[in-house]
Amino acid sequence: MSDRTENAKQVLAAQTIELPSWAFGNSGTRFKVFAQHGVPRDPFEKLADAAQVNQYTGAAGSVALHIPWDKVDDYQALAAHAADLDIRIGTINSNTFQDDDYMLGSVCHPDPAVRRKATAHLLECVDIMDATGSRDLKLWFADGTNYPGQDSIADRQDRLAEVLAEVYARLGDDQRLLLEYKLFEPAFYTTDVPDWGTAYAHCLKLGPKAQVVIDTGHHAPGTNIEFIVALLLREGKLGGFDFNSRFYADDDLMVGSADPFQLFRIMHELAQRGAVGPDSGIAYMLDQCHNIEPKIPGQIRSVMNVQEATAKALLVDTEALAKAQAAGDVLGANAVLMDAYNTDVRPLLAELRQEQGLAADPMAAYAASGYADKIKADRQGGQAAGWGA
Ligand code: RM4
Ligand code: MN
Repeated sequence: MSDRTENAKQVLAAQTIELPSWAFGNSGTRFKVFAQHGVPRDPFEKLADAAQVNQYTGAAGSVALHIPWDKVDDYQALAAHAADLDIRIGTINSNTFQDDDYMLGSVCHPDPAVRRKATAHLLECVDIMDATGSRDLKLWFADGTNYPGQDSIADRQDRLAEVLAEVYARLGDDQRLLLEYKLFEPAFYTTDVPDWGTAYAHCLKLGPKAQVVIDTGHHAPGTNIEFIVALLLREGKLGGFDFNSRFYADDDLMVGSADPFQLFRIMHELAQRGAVGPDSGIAYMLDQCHNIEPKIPGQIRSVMNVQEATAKALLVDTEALAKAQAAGDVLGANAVLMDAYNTDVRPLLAELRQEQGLAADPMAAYAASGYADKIKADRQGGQAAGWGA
């Protein structure tokens, strides 16, 4: 086996991808939520399902929570439940987009009382991080305006900066604030954190514990996401990813399903800088909804897609690439990249899984386990977790 393949296996063995708790609940579009049988009824059951994904992939040892969707009385008990399942609680996601008070925004709202309410929620999220041992607080704001003149664009930035500073000051030494941007939706005219530049400017002002998070579905069509990755990495401001795929807008489809080549190009920028592993400080997370496909296998497939893109990126012949680039060999350099992309890495990953004591094919192993039938039979009654629940 070549050194490159051996190194790829080592990096892949250590790679971790965080799962979103909300991926296991019912979800849909604004037209319809199609309920599935056996979906979790509470955060404890969501963790049990997430643990299945980890059991078959060996690469998904943490789960992100969304507050208040995953509100419980005792977060230490939830963390202990995760530990029993051989996983842990990861990033805490705030939610300032579902209360009536937030119609005109949350942290950028013109009314200080609404801003105070939103800030209190963000501070509560840090309390939860203390209880769960979470490192990261992920902030995405639905704030913005629909019509020109509706509110002052500049004043809204001031309000945002003030709230972020208060939350930043509350963070512990080992905690971070990850600021997520999104071009549009639910606001249609201005969004208060629309792009990486806005997120970067706020994070820079806040300090080293503030980092930008890239949700791959949050850009205009055609945006070169790998460029943003390279730039933020270079500036030491890339805090993490919310991976998913999109064809049109923020579709939240399985990562690597719409554009596996884009995912490869992103992973290439990271692999080149040795930023794939858990020590990189980059939180690799999924932010997806499985509206029409079964959720646990949807997550397993997504983890495998990230692993495949990563494996290909790690197989790039970096010396040959550097040589071709230095020589101005345009076609040669491109060929080096495409050779890696066109490599079938599935046998390598199957081999790695077997070395780790896992089944070579996680999808088949999960399907054969009977877990899907078991949760359908067991989870009778109660309120299924769902979008907004
Ligand atoms: C938002 C954003 C956040 C996620 C929620 C569910 O669009 O991507 O990261 O927590 O959706
Ligand atoms: Mn996201």
